[in-house]
Amino acid sequence: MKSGYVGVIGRANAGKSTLVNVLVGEKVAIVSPKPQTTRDAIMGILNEPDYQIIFVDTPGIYKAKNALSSIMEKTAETTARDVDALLFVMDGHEGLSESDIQLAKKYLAFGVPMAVAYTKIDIMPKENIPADMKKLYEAGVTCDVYPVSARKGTNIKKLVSGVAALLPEGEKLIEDDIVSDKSEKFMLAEIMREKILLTFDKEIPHGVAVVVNKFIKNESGVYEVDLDVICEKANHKAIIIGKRGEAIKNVSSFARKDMEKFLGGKVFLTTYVKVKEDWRDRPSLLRDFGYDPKNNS
Ligand SMILES: Nc1nc2c(ncn2[C@@H]2O[C@H](COP(=O)(O)OP(=O)(O)OP(=O)(O)O)[C@@H](O)[C@H]2O)c(=O)[nH]1
Ligand SMILES: [Mg+2]
Repeated sequence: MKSGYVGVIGRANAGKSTLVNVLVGEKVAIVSPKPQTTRDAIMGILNEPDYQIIFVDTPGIYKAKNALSSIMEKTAETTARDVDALLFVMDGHEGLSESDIQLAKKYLAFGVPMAVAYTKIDIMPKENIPADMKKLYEAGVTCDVYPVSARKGTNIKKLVSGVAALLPEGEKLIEDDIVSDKSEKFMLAEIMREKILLTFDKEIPHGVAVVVNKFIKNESGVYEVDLDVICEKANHKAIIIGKRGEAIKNVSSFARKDMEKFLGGKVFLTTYVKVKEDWRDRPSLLRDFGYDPKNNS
């Protein structure tokens, strides 16, 4: 059988996490319309009789502005150098840009087999597709390009077969029923972060970290989850809490519904909002919130 790791890389907001979720058939990574949603390398595992593909979703390429975004950049770079194949995701609907071409060429030069997923074709004129594919090829991006829509499921099977073919022959690397390398606790924190990204604007969601301090199933079978929403500034805290606590109540209930779906049981969620000034640039806090400053250079 074919088996191996596939680094899923590309610009921020291209659609990488949405695609990984569709490829593995389960939500392993959160998604939002804002760039820099994904902060960690997250594995999503696809098992079929003839292959096991371990997709590694990565933070999108975006100009690093603080220590956290440098860590994210480094995570993507390290992943891309340590996989059996690369899946470069580009947003077709945004239109093929010079920076996509340069980035694709950079990864191609890593010398590992690569395929391109040209995604979001459900919201763009179909006639642009061949022209962009030609442009990519002429620019030297000579690997296979798959026009897909993660939202509509278009061409996903073709993409999977194409990616599987890039992998070496080998044994299964991960046990059959595992879908992600991340813990339930990690996913609960990410679900909360997703709802914050979907609710608040500008710098607020980017300056938020979520830490789960308690996660137990009590004797009545209810999951008790206590978490901290950490933001960077006192005025952000006021916005997140909202008038009479309305905003945080809504976000928490939005998150709780998803947590219940994810855990398959009732959730009792307690949320605290805290301020840690400029935590995104402070190594000890970055470490406390699960982002490894060693990945920053
Ligand atoms: N119409 C449409 N929208 C899509 C598709 N794939 C992703 N999107 C949307 O594009 C936005 C970004 O998607 P993500 O999957 O979070 O993108 P990403 O590349 O993981 O972003 P970062 O983690 O920030 O790098 C979201 O609003 C998605 O709903 C698609 O196939 N069609
Ligand atoms: Mg993502």
